[in-house]
Amino acid sequence: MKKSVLALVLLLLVAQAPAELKMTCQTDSAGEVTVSYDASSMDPNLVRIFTLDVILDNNKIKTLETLNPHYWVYPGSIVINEATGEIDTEGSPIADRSQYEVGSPAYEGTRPGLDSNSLTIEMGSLYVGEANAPASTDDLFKFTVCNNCNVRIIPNEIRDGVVMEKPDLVFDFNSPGVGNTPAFYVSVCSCPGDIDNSGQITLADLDALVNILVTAGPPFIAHCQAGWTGTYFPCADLDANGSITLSDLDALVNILCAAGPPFVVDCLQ
Ligand SMILES: [Ca+2]
Ligand SMILES: [Ca+2]
Repeated sequence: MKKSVLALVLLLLVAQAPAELKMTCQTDSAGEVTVSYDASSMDPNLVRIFTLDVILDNNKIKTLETLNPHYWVYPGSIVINEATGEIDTEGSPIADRSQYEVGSPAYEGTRPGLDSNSLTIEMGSLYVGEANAPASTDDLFKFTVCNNCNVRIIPNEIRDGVVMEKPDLVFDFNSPGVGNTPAFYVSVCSCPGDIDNSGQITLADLDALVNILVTAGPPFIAHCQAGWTGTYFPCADLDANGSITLSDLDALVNILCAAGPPFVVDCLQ
């Protein structure tokens, strides 16, 4: 009898294991971060709308691209033709802060967007028939960053975060930078100052940095930004703020002067 009670209790505990939506990041050395979701513990309930803030602790988000054709409804910017009911414009997954009055709750609750350190995404699904449903586990979007940073992905507060198809479903949101889950570290440059990636910081790197700034011309700023077609050298952005400036040149000169002749600093392995 006792055994069967124990078994029942165990069964209930298993049955009551908290439902969870897990967001994860993966990256490569070029600073591209792929964001995926796992809602399999809630299957067959699926995510209806993701509204998330992507936040870097430094520098900038340069590009963002969706990876999931099932989450194709961008509620903040989709335009439906009132006469025909057809979609005039699909819009963008990145919420557009500029459409709100400065200082309003909607403005304050929407992240600045590309070329800043944070943006808000809105991605919803709309489908008919189970065969057309999104997968419970899949990639969602990817973005690129300009330099080393820690990434947090949090629910957007004014948009109710993540909404399930069964809206009253209670679940844990497990994501980089939320609760006990650490922020996701993206490594783009392992040795700031080693612009030519030789394994050492030398006068050749100083030459390279001067060339980058001279090519940019006055006021000597080479930005990492959306639409930038030139090569961006993250290790030339020594302070990892998303642009190469005279401050970075100062920092590199200081490193070399501190080393003294012959001005060679080995990168730490
Ligand atoms: Ca070097
Ligand atoms: Ca910089």
